[in-house]
Amino acid sequence: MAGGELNGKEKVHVDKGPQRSRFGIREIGPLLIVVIIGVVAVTYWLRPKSPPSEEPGPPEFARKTVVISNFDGQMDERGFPFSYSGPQGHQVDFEAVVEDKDEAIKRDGNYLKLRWNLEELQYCGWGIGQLRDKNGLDLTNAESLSMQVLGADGNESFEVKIKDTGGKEASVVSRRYTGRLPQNTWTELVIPFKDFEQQEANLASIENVSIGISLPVSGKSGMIFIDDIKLVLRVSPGS
Ligand SMILES: [Ca+2]
Repeated sequence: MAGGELNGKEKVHVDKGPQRSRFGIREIGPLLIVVIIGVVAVTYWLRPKSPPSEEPGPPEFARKTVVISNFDGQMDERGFPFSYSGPQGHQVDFEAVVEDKDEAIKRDGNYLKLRWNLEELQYCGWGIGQLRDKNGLDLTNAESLSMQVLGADGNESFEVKIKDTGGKEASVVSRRYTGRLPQNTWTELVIPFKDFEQQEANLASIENVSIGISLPVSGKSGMIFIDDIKLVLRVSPGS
């Protein structure tokens, strides 16, 4: 017998699909929207009201640019250029010269050329020392240290270092900020000064700023050009 026949009547099964709740999304949806709007309205109405502001906002700092060197005679903090290489007693193939001859690098005026060809464990660098006489430069309010950089093949990297009058250093690696240097284009390397703050150097008495070349950071050999080494300092208005 066919399953649908009962009491002489044929019972027709109608597949209604899965049983649905009486309150489907169609019924609840509009109610839900009303509740959400209500909650948002009440939350907005009850939000903490800020008191009328009479206090001045945070003080606006003025900014002052200090040129460490533009290699054309401007050195706002005087200082004396120096270069170094090591370890002691090793002949290091390193050249640090100020020049203005190379028309291929498209620079008005003088710039610094650094060229190196290191052997294992060798290092070298160039810097400007005895800043602010021998008492050091107070860079506690420095915002950034910047310079223009051009790499001969674009893959160069170096350390930018500051050293205090007690000999303690803080340093960062240039590639972190520039990525791969574009070839044939001067790039501004800008180092936020906070990146030096967590390190050992006493920022209240910085004796020198330098560019360090070493393995593995800089690779075995390379050549970079540097110009316009500057600091941006925060100064209080009126000072
Ligand atoms: Ca220059």
